[in-house]
Amino acid sequence: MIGRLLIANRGEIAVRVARACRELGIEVVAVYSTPDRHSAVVDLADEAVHIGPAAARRSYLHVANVVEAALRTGADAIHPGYGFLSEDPDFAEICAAEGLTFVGPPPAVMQQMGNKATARRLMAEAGLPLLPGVVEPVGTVDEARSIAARIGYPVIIKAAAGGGGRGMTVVRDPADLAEAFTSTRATARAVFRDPAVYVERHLAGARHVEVQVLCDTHGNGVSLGERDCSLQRRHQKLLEEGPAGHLTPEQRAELGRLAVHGALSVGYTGAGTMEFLVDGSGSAYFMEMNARIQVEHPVTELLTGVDLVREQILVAAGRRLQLRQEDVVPRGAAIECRINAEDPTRGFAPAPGRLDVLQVPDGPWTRFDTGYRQGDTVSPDYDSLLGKLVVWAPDREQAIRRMDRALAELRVEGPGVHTTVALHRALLRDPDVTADRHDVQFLDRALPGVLARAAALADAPAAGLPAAARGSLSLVQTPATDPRPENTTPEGPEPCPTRPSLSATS
Ligand code: MV4
Repeated sequence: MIGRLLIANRGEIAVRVARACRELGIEVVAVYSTPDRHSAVVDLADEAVHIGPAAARRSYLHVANVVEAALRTGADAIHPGYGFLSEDPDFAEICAAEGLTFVGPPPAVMQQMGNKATARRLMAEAGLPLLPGVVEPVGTVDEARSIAARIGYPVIIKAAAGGGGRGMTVVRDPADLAEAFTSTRATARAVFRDPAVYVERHLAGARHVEVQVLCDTHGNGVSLGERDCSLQRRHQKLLEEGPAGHLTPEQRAELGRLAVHGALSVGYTGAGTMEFLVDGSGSAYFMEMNARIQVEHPVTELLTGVDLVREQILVAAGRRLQLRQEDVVPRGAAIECRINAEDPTRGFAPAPGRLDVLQVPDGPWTRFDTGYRQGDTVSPDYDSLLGKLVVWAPDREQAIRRMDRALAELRVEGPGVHTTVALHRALLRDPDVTADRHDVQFLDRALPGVLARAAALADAPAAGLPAAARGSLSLVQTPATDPRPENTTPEGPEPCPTRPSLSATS
């Protein structure tokens, strides 16, 4: 068993892991960079080690400093959180060599999943559905041209070492293929130090659906249901929810089975996410696997009642999964809003600073995961995630109302500090969002209109009000600048349709 665990991360996920350790009776070692020296996880930990200055390369990404901190404090395990070293197979390998239990998959599996072309090939071999395309990197323009001609346009060229939307180019016209191939390769070489690219059919109007899996080191795995993460801006997720609408119970169950089978077939262990694109008919296509705990894991925790971080640690310690698939019954609906210290009106520019006021929401089925306390300063050196507001309710419409209520309770104030709160409140009133019609491109397209409504909403009171009395969630008149025809209906759209009920038996 693990007696002492070092958390190789910061912010809300460090706090989240520290809490799981406490509840397991595991001692906590925190690491911190200079600007994080007074952070919440440092206070929560049994021991805290300074690992370097603000720059992540010299602190949270510095393998030798992190490993040395673990060895010096007598930790027997390292939890990498997300980002930073979480998907670095060399780091996982070094941990193993130093006798430290790495909370995550085996390094070799992490390496395989880190290459998106390899992951595609392995999942194809496991029988997962893929979009038409290749399972090996494409080396020349001529090869790319003949593949594209075979699978049909539009195609997408993706960096094998990319992922999460980085390093990909959509090609609609054969005339643009050569240029796109060359430039994507150049980007891949420059950004990922690996020029390999692959080609697949581009799917438009799709939803981003990801399945949470958990596998032990004895060959057992379970699916914990899915999350819809289609509301993203330039591949930065803003709002995640579960379950995903538009999936029938049969499609949902099949997706879960495929995800677990795919993970087990490569020897995956720990918590992981299988990412799919889902088209309008509910057909799912494997995209990539994320070999870490994800930011949005609380959505799944609220739907299933499973403490994913606790389970991660227990399977890393070698314990058998106690959870059987039939015991996992996602219930109700959950939504997470990422509260970022950013200014959406200035292109989401980071807007960090001192948090003179930080009043977090509370109340029924309302959770706020944060690494900040009132008076702390959000540093410009790291990501802008201030916290994650997560709610659960019996159905999606109630979850939306609960989220709006909770967003209205959240107060964040400080010199130069801006947040995504008003944007979220506007999003939750958007007819495409309330009706669950949005796809992965929705936000990039609809942002000007959503921002205009966010401005009008900045000081709106808790959920409500005029429209709630009418039974509609669409509180805001559409400004003339919004090009979408559905938004021009003066009375607003129909009341938020509820998804097929997922409670109890389904
Ligand atoms: C795609 C796609 C359409 N067709 N692949 C982006 C994240 C990465 N994991 C996979 N991504 C996509 N892959 C095919 N074959 C659409 C996306 C995608 C996306 C594309 C453009 C703009 C926004 C997007 C948001 C999510 C996913």
